[in-house]
Amino acid sequence: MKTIFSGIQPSGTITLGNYIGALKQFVELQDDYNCFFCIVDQHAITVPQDPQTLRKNIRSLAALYIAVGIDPEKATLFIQSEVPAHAQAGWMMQCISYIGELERMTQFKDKSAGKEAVSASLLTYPPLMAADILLYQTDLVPVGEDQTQHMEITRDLAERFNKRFTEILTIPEISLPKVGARIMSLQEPTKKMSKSDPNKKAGISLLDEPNQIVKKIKSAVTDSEGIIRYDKDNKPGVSNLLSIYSILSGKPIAEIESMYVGKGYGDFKSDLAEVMVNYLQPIQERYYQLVESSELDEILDRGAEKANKVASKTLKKMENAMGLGRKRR
Ligand code: ATP
Ligand code: LTN
Repeated sequence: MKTIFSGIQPSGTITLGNYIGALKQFVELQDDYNCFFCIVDQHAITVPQDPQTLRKNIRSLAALYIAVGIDPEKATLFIQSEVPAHAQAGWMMQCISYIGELERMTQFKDKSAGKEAVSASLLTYPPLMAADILLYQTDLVPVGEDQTQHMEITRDLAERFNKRFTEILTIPEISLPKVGARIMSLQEPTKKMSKSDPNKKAGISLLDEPNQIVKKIKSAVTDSEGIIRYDKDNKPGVSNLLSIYSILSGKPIAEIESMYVGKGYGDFKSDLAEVMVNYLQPIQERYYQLVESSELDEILDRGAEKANKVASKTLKKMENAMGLGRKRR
C-alpha cells in the first residue's frame, strides 16, 4: 500500500475551503492508502498564537478530522509536536535549504508583507513541512492548490538530500482535488478563503451555526449582472458559490445553472445556505460528541505512538546518512 501524508494548521476553526481542498480528499483516499494525518501545531506557531486558544484549536481540529469522516482505525491521526522527529528532521532540512529559495515562497511573502517583526520560522516553514512528509516515506500529499510551491521545494530538498548523502528518501507527488482546489473568500472572491482571515464574514467555518451561515451567504459578494452563470474571470463571486453548491450537492454546475434560469441571486443564495446547513449538520453533531471525550485522547495517543515508530526509523537513517551523532542501527 502506498503512503499518504497531509497536515492542517490548528490556526483557527477550519473553513469550507480547508474541507473541500484537503479534508474531503483525505476521506476519499483513506481506504486505498496507508494514511498519516497530522495537526501541524509547530507550523501554527510561525505566527503569534495565544497558548490557550492554540490548545483549544488543536483539540477542535482533531475532533473535526474524525467528524468529517476520517476513520482512526484506518488512518493515523496525530499531533506534530508529539512526534519529536519532525523538529529534528526539520532542522536537518533547514541545513540543506537556501535562504534564496525560501524567500521566493509566496506564502512567506504574503504572510510577512507589511509586518514589522517577521519570525525566522515563517521563512523556514517549508523545510519543516518537507520533514513532515519525508519522515513517512510519503508517496502522495493531498493538499489545496496554494501548497503547490511548498510541494515543489519538498521534492527539491528530498532530491538534494538523496544526491548529497544516501538515496533514502521517497520523492512525494502532490494530489490536488479535481474541483475546489481553491475556494475563494466570500468577501473578496479573488483571494482564497482562509481560516485566519480577520474578516469573519469571508469564510464559512465548519462549526458555524445555521443563522451565521445564512447571513454570510446572503452577504457574499457577487456582481450586478443578476445571472447565475459560471465565469471565473468575470464573475468570481458567483462562480465560487456555484463551485461550493456543486461540491456539496453533488450536482454538476451546468445543472445548477439551469435550475436558476430566470431566478435571482436571492433564491440561489438561500438554497445554497440550506444545502450547506444540511451538509454540515451531521458533522457538527459528531464533533460535539467527540471534542471533550476521552475517546479523542485515546485516538491521539495511539496516533502519536504509531507515528513515532515510523518517523524515528527514517530519522535514524537520515542521521546516519548525514553523519550526525554515532552510527546507530
Ligand atoms: P491559515 O489561514 O492559517 O494560513 P489556511 O486556512 O490557509 O490557514 P492551512 O492549514 O494552511 O489553511 O491549510 C490546510 C489545507 O487546506 C491545505 O491542504 C490547504 O491547501 C487547504 N486549503 C486552505 N485554504 C484553501 C482554500 N481556500 N481552498 C482549497 N483548499 C484550501
Ligand atoms: N503548509 C501546509 C500545512 C502543512 C502540510 C504539511 C501539508 C504542514 N506540513 C505536510 C501537507 C503535508 C499549509 O499551510 N496548508
